[in-house]
Amino acid sequence: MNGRDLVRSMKVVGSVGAAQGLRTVRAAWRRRRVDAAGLPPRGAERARVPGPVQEVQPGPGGGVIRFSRSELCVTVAVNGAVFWGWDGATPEPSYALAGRCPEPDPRAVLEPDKEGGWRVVAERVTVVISRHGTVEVKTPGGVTLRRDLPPRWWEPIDGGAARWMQRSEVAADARFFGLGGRASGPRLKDGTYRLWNTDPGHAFGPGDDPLYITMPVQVVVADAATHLVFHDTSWDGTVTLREGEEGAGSGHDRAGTCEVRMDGGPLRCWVMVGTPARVLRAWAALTGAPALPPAWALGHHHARWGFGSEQEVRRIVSGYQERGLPLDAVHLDIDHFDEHQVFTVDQDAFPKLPQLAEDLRREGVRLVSIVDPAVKAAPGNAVYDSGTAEDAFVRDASGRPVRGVVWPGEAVFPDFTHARVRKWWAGLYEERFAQGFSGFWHDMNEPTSFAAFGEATLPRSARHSLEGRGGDHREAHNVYGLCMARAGYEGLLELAPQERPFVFSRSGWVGMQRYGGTWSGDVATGWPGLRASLSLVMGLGLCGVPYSGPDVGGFDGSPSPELYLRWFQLAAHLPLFRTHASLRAGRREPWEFGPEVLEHARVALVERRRLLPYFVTLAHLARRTGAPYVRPLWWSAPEDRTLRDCEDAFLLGDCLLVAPVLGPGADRRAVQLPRGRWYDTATGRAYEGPGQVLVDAPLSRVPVLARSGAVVPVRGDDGGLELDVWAPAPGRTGGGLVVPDAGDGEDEAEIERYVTRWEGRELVVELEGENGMIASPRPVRIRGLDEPSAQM
Ligand code: NBV
Repeated sequence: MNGRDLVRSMKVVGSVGAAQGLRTVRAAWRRRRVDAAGLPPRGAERARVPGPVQEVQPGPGGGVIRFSRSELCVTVAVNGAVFWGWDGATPEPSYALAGRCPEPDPRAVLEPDKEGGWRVVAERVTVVISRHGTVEVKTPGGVTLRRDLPPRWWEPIDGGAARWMQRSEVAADARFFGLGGRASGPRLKDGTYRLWNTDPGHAFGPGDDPLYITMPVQVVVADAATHLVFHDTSWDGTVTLREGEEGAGSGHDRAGTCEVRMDGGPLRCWVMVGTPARVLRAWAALTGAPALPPAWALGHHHARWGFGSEQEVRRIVSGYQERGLPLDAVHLDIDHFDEHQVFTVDQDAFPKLPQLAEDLRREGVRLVSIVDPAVKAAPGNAVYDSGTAEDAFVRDASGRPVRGVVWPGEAVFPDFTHARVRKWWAGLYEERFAQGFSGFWHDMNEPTSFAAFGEATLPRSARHSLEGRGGDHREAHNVYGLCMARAGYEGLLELAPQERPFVFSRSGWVGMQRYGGTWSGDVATGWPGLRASLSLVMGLGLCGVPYSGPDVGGFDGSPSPELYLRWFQLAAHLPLFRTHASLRAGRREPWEFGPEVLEHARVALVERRRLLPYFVTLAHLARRTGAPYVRPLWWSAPEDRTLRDCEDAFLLGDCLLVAPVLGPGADRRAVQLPRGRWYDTATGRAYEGPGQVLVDAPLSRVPVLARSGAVVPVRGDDGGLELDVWAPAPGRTGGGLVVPDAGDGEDEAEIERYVTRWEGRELVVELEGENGMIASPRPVRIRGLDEPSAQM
């Protein structure tokens, strides 16, 4: 134990109490011992590069190219996605893929290229392989989007996993996004980003990295095209990014670079090229459509660690009701468990939980339960006993169950990488349903196990099933939360097939959107935390996980009324809109910050409820197209370089541009507009993009601009669906999609396609019908007419 470890262990003891603190010291030693025995230190290694090309073997969609010391399999799929794998790596098995791999494109053939290289020419992409193994991805017009230099492996001489490294170049103008949930983005600045899901152990801000969800997924936006690259390996690794530089017409551009280093696992890669929308569509086709949340999950949620009792929950709910504030869900944290044991209830504090749930449900408020993976290792604890009988818990290399320490004390961890264990776990949600819960909040599933020193997770040598293939925690760690989400989701589907499962999970990996969403985790209270919140939501959306949101007000401490309000206003425009805070933090109810904040928070809540049909539509569109609800401004204009650098505003679907206030003392803010006409939805004033404009941002609201021509489905005063139609610019047309949805169940609702156009001086709003266009059957409110003229 070094000095830093000692300080950390003292802190841990301070925050969790002496007995638990001592457990964490013991657990850290245990973890070290287990790894020393189960994971011998790396010995001598041999370095390897592919060497020169020897022969090629064409196959469907591409082929295999043999080099003297490796081989490369390249395939272009029908949807234009490119796969390549070195050393015999194939797309499967993979935790990321949604099902069957896309079919190879029969028209894409491997043919000789200049200087002894080879190429595959497909409709949307060309892949060129040099005779030493450089792989270039080009647009059909021949512009290079990405050049991956020959990889390098380091193989232990006495066997075991090979480390590898791959260096790539991208265009000088390219910008990087993604890598899962990063607090310092969404544009990823130069630096090294680790790929290892991590509970930072404290409330985090933009400087903390990595966090709970890391993904080897980069979205690279450049003049020539956008591309997504995914290194399908769940092992620990790093990605080092360096943006390029343009030589200001001198012709001496410096390319952007990216270096991926992995501790093991296959070297295989997927690349998708096109517009951002096309890329995300291909990504969702590969890794799975995002689960559709029930409509209530798109409303407002209130949570707190430490409600402490049924009375307190009722008091909070009445607080909302008495003040006429919309509320859709209340979340119960670990304090409602019996001594922190998952799937139990503290009967003293919550003696009639099913009754409480029923009462709330009658009032339109759902109950959501936290679910932690760690199971208290105590005979007599029913979950422990049934899990032991099921042989469900992770074991070490010598076959003993791995013991860690989490909230209930000494704990064991289900091996969610085993189908049988997932099934067992799935059945446990029956108890939650019996208590009246409707949704589930997975926490601590990085997985976190407290440790006074060393890493706060399971030993790297811990054994996992990995779907029967067998392996250790080095490979299973990053997919642990993903597999837990799968267990929960599949359990809910089976237990309540008529309802859409609602699961959101702190940790996860590529493909987690198939089972639900996520949230920020313990974001620090403060203006930097507010910024980090937006960064996380945007970055995750670009990695295919569209449903997320922060703890409004931050997890720890007490936000100033202004900070709380600005956070509230931001989150009212994010998919998950939830107030939440720690046991020791200050209050988070909207009425706790004075009458002015309460009134402004009310406006945000009412507006969120009015926008619910729009959120529901966005959820359906995310499911069908992979497009996140929250998109960076460059989404529909990636060629606009200024937008690539804009991190303080976002598009909410196609129609709205939200410009949150992310700093104190503002009453106006600059907004970078994409091309086209935009209306300030509060004043109706029109602005012409592209360009920067100054927009009012009084404490009462954050700027929200509507794209001219947009059709926004909203909830009318009678609860019915109405359309806000923002006038197209003269001579232009507009339109939009609406997915009317009953709110729950898996029935696929029909998409309604609206078109807006001028007919002389009259604006016509029509719906596409089977036999042509018909007048909108839904009430329409035309907006943006007779408003102050366009300004810059
Ligand atoms: O369960 C308690 C908290 C929870 O409130 C929070 O949202 C999670 O991110 N949980 C972390 C564990 C304790 C963190 C100190």
